[in-house]
Amino acid sequence: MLLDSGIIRAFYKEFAEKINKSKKSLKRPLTLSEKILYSHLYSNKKIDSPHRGSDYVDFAPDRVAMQDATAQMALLQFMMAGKDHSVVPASVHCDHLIMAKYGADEDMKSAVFTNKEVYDFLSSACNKYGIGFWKPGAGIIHQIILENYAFPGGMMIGTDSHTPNAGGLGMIAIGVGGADAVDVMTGMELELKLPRIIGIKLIGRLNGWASAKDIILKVAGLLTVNGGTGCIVEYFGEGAESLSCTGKATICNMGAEIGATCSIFGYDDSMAEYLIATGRKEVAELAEINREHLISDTEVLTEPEKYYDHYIEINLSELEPYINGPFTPDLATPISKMKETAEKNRWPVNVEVGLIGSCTNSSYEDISRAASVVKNALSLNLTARSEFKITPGSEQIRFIAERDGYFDLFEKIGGKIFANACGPCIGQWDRKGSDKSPVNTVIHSFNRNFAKRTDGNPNTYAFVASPEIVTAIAISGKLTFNPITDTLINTEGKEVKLSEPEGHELPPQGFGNIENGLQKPEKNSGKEDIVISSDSDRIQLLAPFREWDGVDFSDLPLLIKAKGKCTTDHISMAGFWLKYRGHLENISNNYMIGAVNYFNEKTNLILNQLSHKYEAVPSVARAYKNAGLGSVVVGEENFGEGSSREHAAMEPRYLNVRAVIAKSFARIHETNLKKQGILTLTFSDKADYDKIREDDKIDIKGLKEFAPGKQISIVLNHSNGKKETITANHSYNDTQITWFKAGSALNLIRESNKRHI
Ligand code: MIC
Ligand code: SF4
Repeated sequence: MLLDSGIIRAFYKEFAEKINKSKKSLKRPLTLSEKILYSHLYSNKKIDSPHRGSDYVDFAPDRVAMQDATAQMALLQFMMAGKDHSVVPASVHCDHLIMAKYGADEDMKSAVFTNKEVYDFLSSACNKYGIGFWKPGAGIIHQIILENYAFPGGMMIGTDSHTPNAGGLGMIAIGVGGADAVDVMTGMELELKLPRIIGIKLIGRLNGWASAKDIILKVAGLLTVNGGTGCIVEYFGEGAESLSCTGKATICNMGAEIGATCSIFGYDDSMAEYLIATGRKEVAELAEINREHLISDTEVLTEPEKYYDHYIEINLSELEPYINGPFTPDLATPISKMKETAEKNRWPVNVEVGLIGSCTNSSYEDISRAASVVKNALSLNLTARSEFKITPGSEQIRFIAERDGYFDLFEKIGGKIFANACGPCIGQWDRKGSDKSPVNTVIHSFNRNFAKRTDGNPNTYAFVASPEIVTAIAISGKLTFNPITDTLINTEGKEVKLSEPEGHELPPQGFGNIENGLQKPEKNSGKEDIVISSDSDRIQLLAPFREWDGVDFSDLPLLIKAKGKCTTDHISMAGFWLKYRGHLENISNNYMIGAVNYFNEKTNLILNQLSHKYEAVPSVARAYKNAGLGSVVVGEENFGEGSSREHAAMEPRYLNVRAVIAKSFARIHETNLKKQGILTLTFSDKADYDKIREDDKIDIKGLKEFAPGKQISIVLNHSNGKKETITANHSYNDTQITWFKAGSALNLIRESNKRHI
């Protein structure tokens, strides 16, 4: 299926010329990422001597993707922007709102009923603005993009942090907030700090139980959750070429877990084969003609240390499977060390549930390898000691996995097939007994495992591993089981050993024809009405945020000083709250309820400086707002790690939080905060975090002179009458300062579109 053939042809027509031009002006060989970035410069602007890691550059991506949980806010903002259609191809995917409970068929019926008003809103807005609408059940955004839209050398953005999945097909694909998507859909530039580039050379070849997932699990361990911040990770080498295209996508997908802007692989045969198998022969042919431009220049490949900002080598022949977790995706333990590590840390080792699938690991290769483990286990008279759940990434994958008998195998061992959707990966899992909060362990092939993410239970220890390892562990029932060395006792009391998994990169019988679930925008698009019921508690039209009044902030009470890890799941929890993603007022009731209050180590219990009582974070924020007060939020490192959800930035804005000061920010969250008009600062001396007291009132000075690179002064007014002055840094450029002054980036777009009408 070639959905964008005209656009893709036009792109390749100019690709080589654009690259040659950049090479001439930069006078040096280029990495693959640079080739793609520089061939997507906004208005074909020239760049002379770009500085990676510091210069802001404007780009023109080829397409935009949004998933239902973030598309609601993105489209509500687009409605305020004053445009009548999206100027770049865009799509919306209904995947996050489907609750996994009984199994695919029943869960789908109930999702369509419960989320009707959201789906109606999204489908009507898509029709009006000329955006493709992938109905519920069609599959998860990143899998659909890989199967249908991604193309080597292209550039896209998506309102989801795992958008980089398309890097598996050689695309620069970046996760952003909805406000960035609105910019691009209105024809404006995507402004990005030019990423630094990490080169990872893969040598050797995977074997046995090791899989592509283990590469990214290892990389996450090496680089940690913020090691990729501001960077593109470029994989190359003979090991990279030996991986399947979908394996590459798994690696790029989970690059979000190291904070990378995106990850990418150079074009090779595996990509061509995947394109052809998924009905895009024409794209494969065009890419083939451009092969030399779809990889880094030879000089880069032969002397990588010289051209990359950071260079790593991994030998796949020696790579063993990893299990990462609990509570963070970068805590990487090689499977051979799990026994001693789990014992040392007293992790609960009885695994209650093993889950495979999701946008990260749903390929035919993943499913067929996991199924081979099950087939082997059944032949050895083994049963599964843990529960086993499967969430296919798309209708396409579901169809072939069922057709080729894999679901039968999963069901024989007690597996349950959920809908083609995010489900348990994002807390949309009505898990029996999880409300009772017993300590327990689950293992899954998803990408994130922050506390409470899968089932809302803070006592669930979630671990991440490849689908084949999850399957083997679900059969054994133990986190410490190592299928490479350990044996199991079967139903006849005999000691047996699982064989190494086997699978197919691509389905031998082809992908087959399916009803894909795409609603193309109707012919009369533009005239459609957008459906929002007036009494809806799920969709609410937005009102513009107020512009800055030109006065310094003074006496802002501290709202919360968050301690330790504070991801977007802590700031704006998913699960239950997903249903309010289109209703700013209602979703603001979850603001920071997962964050730990530094002063009492409790969640959702902070001092209200007005009532002097301890109350829930959203109530205190509302109390300050109702009293006409702004407030300040303080955090530690990598604040806002994880999701692209801009609710984590819109909620504080709505609740009148004026500034967030942290030791450091995750990229997408920092931009989201800036775009919504919140002053986003970092401590110039990280130790100043310790100076913030629970009942402080905070002044932020010198905002009239707010300028790029200029520090900001903050006065902490302590309750004992003493004052301390500290300084903060910021990463605003001139344009971003105008967002702050206008009250939000959207206020500026709306004004400029009004002027053009
Ligand atoms: C996630 O994996 O955390 C999500 C849910 O897909 C988010 C998007 C969201 O919060 O809607 C993401 O990764 O950006
Ligand atoms: Fe959905 Fe999970 Fe993928 Fe996010 S990571 S898009 S929640 S499957």
